[in-house]
Amino acid sequence: MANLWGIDKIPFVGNEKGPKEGLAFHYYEPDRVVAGKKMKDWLRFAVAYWHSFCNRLDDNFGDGVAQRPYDGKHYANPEDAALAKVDYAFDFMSKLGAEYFCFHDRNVAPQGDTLRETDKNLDKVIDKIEEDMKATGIKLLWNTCDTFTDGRFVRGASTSPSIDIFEYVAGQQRKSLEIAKRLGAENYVFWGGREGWESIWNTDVKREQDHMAEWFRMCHEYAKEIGFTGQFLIEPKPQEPTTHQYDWDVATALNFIQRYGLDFFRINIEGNHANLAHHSYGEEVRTAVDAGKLGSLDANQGNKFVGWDMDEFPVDLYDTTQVMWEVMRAGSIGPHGGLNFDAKPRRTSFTAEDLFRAHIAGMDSYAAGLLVAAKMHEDHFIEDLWKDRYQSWDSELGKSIESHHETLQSLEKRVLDEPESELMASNKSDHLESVMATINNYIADTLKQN
Ligand code: XUL
Ligand code: CO
Repeated sequence: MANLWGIDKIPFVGNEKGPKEGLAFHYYEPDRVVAGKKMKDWLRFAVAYWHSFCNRLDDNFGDGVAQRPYDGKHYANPEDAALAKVDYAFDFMSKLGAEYFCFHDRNVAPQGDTLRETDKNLDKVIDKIEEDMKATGIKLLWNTCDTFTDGRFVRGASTSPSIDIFEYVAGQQRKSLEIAKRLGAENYVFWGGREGWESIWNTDVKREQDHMAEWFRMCHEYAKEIGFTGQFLIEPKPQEPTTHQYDWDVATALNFIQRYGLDFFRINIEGNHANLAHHSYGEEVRTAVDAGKLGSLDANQGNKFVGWDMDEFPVDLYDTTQVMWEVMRAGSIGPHGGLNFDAKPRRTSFTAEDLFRAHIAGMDSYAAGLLVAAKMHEDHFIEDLWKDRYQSWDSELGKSIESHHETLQSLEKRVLDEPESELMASNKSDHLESVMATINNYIADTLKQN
């Protein structure tokens, strides 16, 4: 492929060598084996087409400032511009060494006057994407259907009070699943940006949720019909753009899946979405792992002081360590998941090089998190804390309770005459300040040695 970005393949230079601000990896060494698996196979990095190639870094108060190598090029029509952008995207991902990408139907191709015309535009771009996937070996982690940008979705898509919208979105969705099958998507994501309420006074919540479940059933039926076996994923977010989104957080989405018997779903968890629901990223991953429902990860972070979706590139080592610790505990990011950078550089990082720098920072931060987590697992640091903390449950009595052999009365009999003062005990896992300080040391020591 032509060197469209004018940048060489990003090398790994290690911790000591190379300028810290240079276009180089300091921790991410794709083929290095960590805890029995190559780094690249633990992390499975993906680039988000919408942010990395479509976002202009505009905000509520200012125009787009992003400088991209396709700016200023003149194409005969929007379709040609869309086709050209595909080559830039694949050159970018090759240089970065990201083996996966993700996209929405509506950010790769322009809309036409009818759904048929839009599908035709889409087909042309998908041909090009397929060609570039073959040429570079880059794979599709997931694609999705944009059912939130267009004005027709103001009142929701599958949960719209208007049946015309439900009908329309069926057509759009069918096409998107067909594309997933064609490109061999490993997963398929549903993010219900406008599925929720602005006010419950005008909203029949139960009826809307029934429609959403019916929608998912139809999607799964169609996938089965065409032989698409990619993992279906729900991506929770509490709000924005909607006041209250139905998939509030992992626990809410799990309840929805269970309530409607939609067992074919797993969860795609995004860091900033977790924060908006007042969870850390690691807490949300824990909830999904414990339920056996981790699917994939949208890697980004919020800002502690800002209450909306910032989509920052993930550089917080506590987050990346916690997330990778959970991933290592689970064995992988779900059966086919990866780390998709659903993130945008800050507005001050507007140059084309900055787009590389931002991804490198994110990839290095996750590689570092993996190394720290691997060391913690190797030492059984957290496992031992848990063992120590719950040791009283490893007794005969603990087993008896856990296997449903005790009653309130049988337990009461044992404690009636115990002195009350003996019931206050703590162990080393409860010295939380020391636990956190040890994690600090793990981060500092592991990174120094690598
Ligand atoms: C929005 C968001 C989406 C989904 C895919 O906050 O995260 O980009 O990841 O639609
Ligand atoms: Co996302």
